[in-house]
Amino acid sequence: MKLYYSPGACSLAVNIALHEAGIPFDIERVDNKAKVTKSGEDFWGVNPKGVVPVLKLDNGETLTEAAALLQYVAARKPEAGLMPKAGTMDYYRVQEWLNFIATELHKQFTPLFKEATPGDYRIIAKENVLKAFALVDQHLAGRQWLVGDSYSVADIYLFTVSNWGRFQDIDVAQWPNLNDLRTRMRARPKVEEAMKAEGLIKPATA
Ligand SMILES: N[C@@H](CCC(=O)N[C@@H](CS)C(=O)NCC(=O)O)C(=O)O
Repeated sequence: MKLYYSPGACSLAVNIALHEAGIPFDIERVDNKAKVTKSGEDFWGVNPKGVVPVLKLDNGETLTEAAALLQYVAARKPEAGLMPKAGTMDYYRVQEWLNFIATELHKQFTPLFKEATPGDYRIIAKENVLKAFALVDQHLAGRQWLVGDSYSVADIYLFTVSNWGRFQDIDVAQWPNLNDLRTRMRARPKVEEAMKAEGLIKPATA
């Protein structure tokens, strides 16, 4: 399969999940402004929504929406333990967090990255982001991960969107429990591999 990505965007979550699951895949960088891929494909033709992430599956189908892709990847390699067993309460808890991260964090960040967003609305969007991070931080008190005792795709998605704080003058270190989760994430070799693959971390020079 092939992941269409833009460095550090929400597609990083899918990249990390694929690395964690140990699924072989290709990556294709997308110029999100020009809507063209590294190999010259018209990105509108790949995804009429014009956004990453996109997974092109081996049968040629494409699948979009970060929360759906994360669950798809987790289900391809259940032994990687990225998603609790379907139908359990923890399974719905992970879905609850995926939806929260998608709507209350990811999509509240979106207008902050758009030049045309008016100043008044920037204030509202930023407040929404701050409120959502504070809530996540409260939930994480005394916990290692968002759901139960297990690392899941929800933690991967949270880590990815919390990386965007630095572009919006939001210091995520102000939330100690979130900060600890981020430190645990950064210590995972597969997270580092995925970040290196997107050029977000430079490989160590010999
Ligand atoms: N609903 C989509 C949204 C994806 C999305 O917002 N992608 C951003 C990067 S994080 C993007 O590609 N933006 C390009 C644009 O808005 O032109 C999802 O959840 O996957």
